[in-house]
Amino acid sequence: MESKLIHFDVLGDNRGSLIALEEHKNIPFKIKRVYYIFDTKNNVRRGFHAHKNLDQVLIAVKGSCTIHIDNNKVTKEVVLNNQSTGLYIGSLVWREMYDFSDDCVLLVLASDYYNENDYIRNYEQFKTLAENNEISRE
Ligand code: T46
Repeated sequence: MESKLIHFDVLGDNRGSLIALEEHKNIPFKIKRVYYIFDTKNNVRRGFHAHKNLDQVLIAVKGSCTIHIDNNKVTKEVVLNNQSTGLYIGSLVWREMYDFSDDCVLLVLASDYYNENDYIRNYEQFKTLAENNEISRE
């Protein structure tokens, strides 16, 4: 499971809306870290890495942005513009985030603590690791 969209039920009533995120329920892993990206400047493109061993769910809780994902076979552009949709991204998926609206708040739930050693920041190294991983799973 490298990437997929997840729908979150909106628990609304006449006071407004609420969405609950729960590990191993609508979030497919144990949540160890939460961070959010906001006040992104115009025309900024972030990311440019994959992770060796990390699951994450990205949710634009306000505004919108686009996520480019690349699993070494297929690339996709996913627009996140809805609080009730999350994008799950697993290990060995290259990601770049762009087209942030001025008001975008991108919430990210992660399966592990921050660890710079888990980042693959070189695209050629990502391709090699992803290919080796595909071969070992054949
Ligand atoms: C990812 C995408 C979606 C920390 O100290 N702790 C943290 O938990 C994070 C996420 C970052 N940082 C520091 C490391 C850098 O000095 O914050 C700075 C910005 O991080 P970075 O350049 O990695 O941010 P993005 O937007 O390129 O990537 C982030 C996540 O790092 C990454 O895991 O998948 O968002």
